[in-house]
Amino acid sequence: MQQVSISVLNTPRNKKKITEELKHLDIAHPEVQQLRILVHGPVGAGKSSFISSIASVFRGRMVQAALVESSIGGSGHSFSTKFKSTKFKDKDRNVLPFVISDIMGLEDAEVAGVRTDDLVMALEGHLKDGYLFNPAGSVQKENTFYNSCPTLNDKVHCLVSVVPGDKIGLLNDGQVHTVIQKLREIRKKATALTIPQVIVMTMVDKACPEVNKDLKMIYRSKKIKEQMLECQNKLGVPMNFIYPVKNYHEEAELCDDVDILLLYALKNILNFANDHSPYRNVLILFLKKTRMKKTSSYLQEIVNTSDTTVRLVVVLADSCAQNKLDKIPQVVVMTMVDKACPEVKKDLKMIYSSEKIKDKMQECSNKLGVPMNYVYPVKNYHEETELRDDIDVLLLSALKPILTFANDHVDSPTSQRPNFNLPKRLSSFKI
Ligand SMILES: Nc1nc2c(ncn2[C@@H]2O[C@H](COP(=O)(O)OP(=O)(O)OP(=O)(O)O)[C@@H](O)[C@H]2O)c(=O)[nH]1
Ligand SMILES: [Mg+2]
Repeated sequence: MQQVSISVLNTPRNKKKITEELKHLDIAHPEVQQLRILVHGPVGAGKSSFISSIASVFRGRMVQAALVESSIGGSGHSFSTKFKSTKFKDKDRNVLPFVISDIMGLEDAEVAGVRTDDLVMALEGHLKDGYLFNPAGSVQKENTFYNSCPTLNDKVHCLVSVVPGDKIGLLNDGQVHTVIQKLREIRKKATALTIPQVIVMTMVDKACPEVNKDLKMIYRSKKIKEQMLECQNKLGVPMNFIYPVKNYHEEAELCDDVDILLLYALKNILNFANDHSPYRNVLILFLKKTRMKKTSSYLQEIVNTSDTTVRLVVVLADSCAQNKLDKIPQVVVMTMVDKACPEVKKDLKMIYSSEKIKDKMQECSNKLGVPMNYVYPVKNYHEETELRDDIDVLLLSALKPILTFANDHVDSPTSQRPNFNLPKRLSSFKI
């Protein structure tokens, strides 16, 4: 289960800290005034309730920011039929630096619920507030609510899939026109647009009776963990991007435990969104640094599908490709060290004394023909929700020589690679 999450529930100090942080969020891109989040998911998953719950947390009282249908008498079709973006205000009526756009829910049929092509339009910023979704046809360019020139402000900076924690197993996983298939399709599109994605898992009170009694049990509940794993398997989103929450749905007063879970999810969503918006600047800087005039189509393709870390390396590598292919410096990043050795799983500091890891590095070296001192063992973030120094140090000690090699190569493509040997890296591994 997520590693540090219990401490998250230490309210209310945490609550105040996160609230202040989000109210004064420094948006990384100068053209973006408010980060834009889009929620989507099955009908009745709690999309609108999530928006209203967030609005309530910041206002310090219950707010109906997005209209919600009562749980009794639901028609099975989406209650929200229009595209609607909610702005948020704090207790002093200051406008907060983010908006959340709500849409119609997804349904299991070809002509039912929100269309995936309309969702892509929303991601790209082509939908204006008030657009009435039509399951039978997507938005037309002539429509008053079609935005033909979306700015960076109109585009979505983080996509949130809202899924009901009590019904994930019931979501139809068939091949065509099912909710799961549509969710996956949208995720693919968002990935192509480099938009970060997370899952908000609602209805945790319905999913587990213990959690219903005491929300603090959320990170100890086996049932919740099972549901999160099912989300991960069905939607392909790693555990550390799945946030379980309970929306306000029957409460008359705010409650710290409910608030902190919502705030914690939102904090991560906004951090990812903020990371996304300035990306173009980072790429341009790197392109300039590597003196590339034009991005090759090969590079463009990778840029469209990779995450930021890969992109930075790829930009340099592509520049190398323009010079001398056979001289491109190469290293091996060996992941999954926690799976490879139980001792390392318990304590990452054991990495350089583990015989198992050493054997695996040797195997890499033999099989790939890369000397041992160019094999970097790392553990990627995969289920953690907070940064950890020991993981960071390993990642950084792999990245540092990668960038140094790449930079040396850009400067002088025929020069020898600097010799980073194992003891040197060992000595830099101070935690
Ligand atoms: N028990 C419980 N009920 C919830 C939770 N979140 C939402 N609900 C209830 O679930 C029902 C559906 O919630 P909505 O927010 O309207 O769901 P939606 O995803 O916007 O649905 P559509 O707009 O119809 O697609 C409402 O009756 C909510 O009160 C939750 O975390 N726990
Ligand atoms: Mg709704």
